[in-house]
Amino acid sequence: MNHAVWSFACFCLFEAVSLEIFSLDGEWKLLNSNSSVSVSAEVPGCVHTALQRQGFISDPYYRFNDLNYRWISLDNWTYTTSFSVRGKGKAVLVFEGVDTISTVSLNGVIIGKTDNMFRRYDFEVTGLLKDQENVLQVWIMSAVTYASQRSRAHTEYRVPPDCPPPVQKGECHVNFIRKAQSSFSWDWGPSFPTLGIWKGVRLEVFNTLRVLSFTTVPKYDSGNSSWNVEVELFFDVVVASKALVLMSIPLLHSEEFHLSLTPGQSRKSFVLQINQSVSLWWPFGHGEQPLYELEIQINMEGGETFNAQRKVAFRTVELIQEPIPSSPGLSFYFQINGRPIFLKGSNWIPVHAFQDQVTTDMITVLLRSAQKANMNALRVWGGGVYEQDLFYSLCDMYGIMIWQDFMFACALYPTEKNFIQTVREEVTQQVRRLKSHPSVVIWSGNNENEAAIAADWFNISAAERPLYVRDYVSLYVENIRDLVLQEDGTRPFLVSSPTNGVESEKEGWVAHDPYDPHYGDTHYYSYYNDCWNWTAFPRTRFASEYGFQSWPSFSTLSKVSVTSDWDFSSNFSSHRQHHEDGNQQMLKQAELHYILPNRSDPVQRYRDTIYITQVMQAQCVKIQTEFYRRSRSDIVEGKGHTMGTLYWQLNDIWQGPSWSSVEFGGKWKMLHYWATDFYAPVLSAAVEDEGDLLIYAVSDRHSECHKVKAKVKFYSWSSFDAVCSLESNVTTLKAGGSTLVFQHPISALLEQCGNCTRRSCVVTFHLSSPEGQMISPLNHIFLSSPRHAEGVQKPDITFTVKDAGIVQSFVVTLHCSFPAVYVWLDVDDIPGHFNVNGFLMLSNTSTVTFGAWRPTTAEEITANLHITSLRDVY
Ligand code: BMA
Repeated sequence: MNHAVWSFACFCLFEAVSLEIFSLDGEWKLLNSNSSVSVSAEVPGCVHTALQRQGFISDPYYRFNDLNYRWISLDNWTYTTSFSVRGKGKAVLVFEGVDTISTVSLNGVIIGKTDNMFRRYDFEVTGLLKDQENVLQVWIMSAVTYASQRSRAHTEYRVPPDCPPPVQKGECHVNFIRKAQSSFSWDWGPSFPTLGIWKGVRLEVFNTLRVLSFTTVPKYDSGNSSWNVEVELFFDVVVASKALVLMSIPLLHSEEFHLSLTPGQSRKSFVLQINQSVSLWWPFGHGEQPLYELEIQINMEGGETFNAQRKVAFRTVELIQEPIPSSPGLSFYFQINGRPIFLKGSNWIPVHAFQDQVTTDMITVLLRSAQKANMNALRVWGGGVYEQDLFYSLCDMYGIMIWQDFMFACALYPTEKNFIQTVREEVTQQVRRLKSHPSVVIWSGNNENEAAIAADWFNISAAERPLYVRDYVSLYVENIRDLVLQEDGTRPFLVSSPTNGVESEKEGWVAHDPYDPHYGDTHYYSYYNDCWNWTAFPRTRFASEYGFQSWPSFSTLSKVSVTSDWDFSSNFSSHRQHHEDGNQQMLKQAELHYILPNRSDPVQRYRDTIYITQVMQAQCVKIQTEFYRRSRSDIVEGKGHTMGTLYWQLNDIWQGPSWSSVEFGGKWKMLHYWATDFYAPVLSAAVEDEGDLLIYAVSDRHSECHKVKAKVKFYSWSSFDAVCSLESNVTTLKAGGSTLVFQHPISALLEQCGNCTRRSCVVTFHLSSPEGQMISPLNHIFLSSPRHAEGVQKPDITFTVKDAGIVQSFVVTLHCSFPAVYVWLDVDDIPGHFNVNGFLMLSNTSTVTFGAWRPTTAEEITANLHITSLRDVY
């Protein structure tokens, strides 16, 4: 175990002269409880990763291994390392993250315990260190055993749910442990209740002081129309000392402060009054994301210095909840820099069950994919983890706004003293860590726990309800909310999602219907109802969750399965499905509009079935999202003014069926390609309403600079020539709103077109400037289900691939004999994405480009390219 004990590295924000930092990351020794397993293990890391890397187990995601490896989480494990130190002074062992229940000892002396994976722990070890060979041990208890013990010890009343539904094949009582709630299984993920030291460990030795954390929060002073940057420093001081602090934001401001510090932990605040004008930070699609650099230097009287930098960005955020004319209830929308912004995005879940395996690349690919799909917001969902710093820094750069949940989901929680205490520390640390990021625009207490009480998910009797409401208010309002408001007055705080916001507060924090579309945000799922029936969707103020499942691609699944698994009715297919009736729901929904795949080759049929689930998902989420975007300026029967759509869910934790638009590994599903269009800044969206064809122009722009007309074409399924073309009158595109630009009875249109029936034709449309410039992506609407379409022929698509002459970019030229719908290109394992996919092909030649994420060749792409269209699968 000779990891780089002496390698000097500074992982803190501050580089200092007198503080010595010894990284204890690297190889440790790992032992199970009866010593039958002994391997070396990387820190940061977890037991599963160590066992896999040492060849003790194979891929935990492979086939049924989640069940086979259950024993790992039921055992207790000890991590050991040894090191020598030379520094003298106050010594503190810093654990950035331990997963989760542990007892830590140094040279045989217990120095601390941990019970919360979301906290950093600092254990003072002054006087315990030897010059030679210090032995550091972290004994980690099974999280499953701990959770069950805590639940058993809670004898006064039950804190449900006890266990996840059997279909999830998970562990029980996860609400009793401060650990990623999805690690005991979820309806999209496996049960891997990890154990380990998931973040860095270091020893800090110092004689004067060390800086614990450093925050910078710009606040707008509307009275003076200027900005104040609040800088806070948190110190651990050994001896009373004085210092001169220099702070500067180049070209904007610099200032000096005198500081005197007394021994103990202390917090010092400074305010930088910026008198110059600043460039504002905007969400993606609304402007730039300028990030200034704040530099800080602390010069101690004794000559020591500390230096650090942090990015600062200027923006305001407000959540507007106020009466709306002609609508009961209250609005619910975000205003950034005083401008209403429609949030377009998705929900973020943990990137991996083994968090230590999350790489910079994985996070970057996902966030770049979100931005490429025109998203400006993501919700970090409350059943996973507070993401790592890199995630928020990239969101700052990309202009992706973050709705940050606290990590509580779909359960009731205990409120005993120890639990509350550890949560308080967690919340304080996380808010201090994240509040300097402009991307974070809102804090939210939990996922669906207000709804769980209101809709009585856990069969609580009327007599007991007040007890649970009291616990709810104590945890999320009196503790979490209070702490957040103390630490950060610059962002809105919501107690839950979904919630009625201020209306929930009025009703004692648990509204009688947190899904009320007149208030706050809503979550809405309906799997069996026809998703083409847009009138069934709630016209909510803000859709923070909605979605449909699909299966990931064959190439993704084949990494963890074998030939006998490649069938929709295999054990593997039902094992991976963690949502009750999920596979049925997908097929039933697909069957409403498509003929289900029935080709005779079983593997082909399996691939086709995956395809049809992705077609269904893309189509359903598109219809629902377009409905919400159209509703941004409408009030219908008192409902509307929808100002956000975050579909469930962006990413996947493993290779299984889920609501995600990006697969585990980064491959885009059809939905993700489609999101690029339905999240376009200017969208044209059509619906059929009482026999009329309506086309709306939805604009996220802030100024009414465009005159537009809708260009509409009818195509028959059997020809590439448009049957007829129509144009609307020129209309002014309403800024930040939805405008009806075209309305005609379908029967009249069909008659006018002559050779068209609902079944034989499809309608394409887009917005164009009066001069003919395209203003919105090309869109289309079916006048009948494709399963009833008439005149459809096999399109016989062929292709050629050529190097595009730009690095890693290729042009695929497609030829088809007849119009084709949902044309899907899949290059199996070659990472990258196409510029469009899953499209309607209405000319006999089309070109598509593929940008690869690693070097490849036209030959390799040709050899791996599969092309499927709807007519091919039956
Ligand atoms: C929502 C989420 C998750 C879940 C999803 C799909 O309620 O908050 O708990 O994965 O539904 O069922």
